[in-house]
Amino acid sequence: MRNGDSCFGNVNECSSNPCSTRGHCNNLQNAYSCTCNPGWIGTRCQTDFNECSSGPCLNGGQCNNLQNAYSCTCNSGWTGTRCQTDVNECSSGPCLNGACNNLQNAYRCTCDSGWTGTTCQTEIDECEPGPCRNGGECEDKVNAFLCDCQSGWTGTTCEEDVNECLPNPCDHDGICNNLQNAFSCTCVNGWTGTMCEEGKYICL
Ligand SMILES: [Ca+2]
Ligand SMILES: [Ca+2]
Ligand SMILES: [Ca+2]
Ligand SMILES: [Ca+2]
Repeated sequence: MRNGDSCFGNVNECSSNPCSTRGHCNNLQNAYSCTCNPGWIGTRCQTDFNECSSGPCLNGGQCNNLQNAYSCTCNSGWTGTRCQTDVNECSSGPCLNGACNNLQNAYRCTCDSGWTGTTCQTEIDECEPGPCRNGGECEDKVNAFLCDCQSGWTGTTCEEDVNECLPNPCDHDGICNNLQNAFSCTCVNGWTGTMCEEGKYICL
């Protein structure tokens, strides 16, 4: 009976390497157990542990089960190892003439006065639609316009008639009439001429 080591000696159940390289084998009495390396589970450490099972990726990120690790493939607009960080779409300074608002996977520009467009790239033409009246020419400025008025007109939009009677150009108490880019004088008795500057002869 006792003619072989296996009958009374301690057989090493680990000699067949049952835990592979994925764990440490413990030689027991008529048995073995495996102490698995990180990332492996099962009696023979044969199963890859799914590190995605706890759902580590946030905000809809896709989890990738790796060897003793995981990685996250984030949805657009999210970053970080667990997709926990909102991407700041304003960091590249996309708003050319305005303030940037960081949104979910987007940004929005609040343009300075006088600017428009998605990135505030377009200067508004304040000369549209023609603010200058009475034939005035419009010059576009940033958030403003300038009217170059025709003679006889004044005001921001050339809306105001210039009063050519101020100061009164009529001599000798003549009454001035304010006209379009002109004036006329109504002279009192004894005076004539455009500005009542000539005395009338009284013939006897
Ligand atoms: Ca794994
Ligand atoms: Ca964002
Ligand atoms: Ca403008
Ligand atoms: Ca006038």
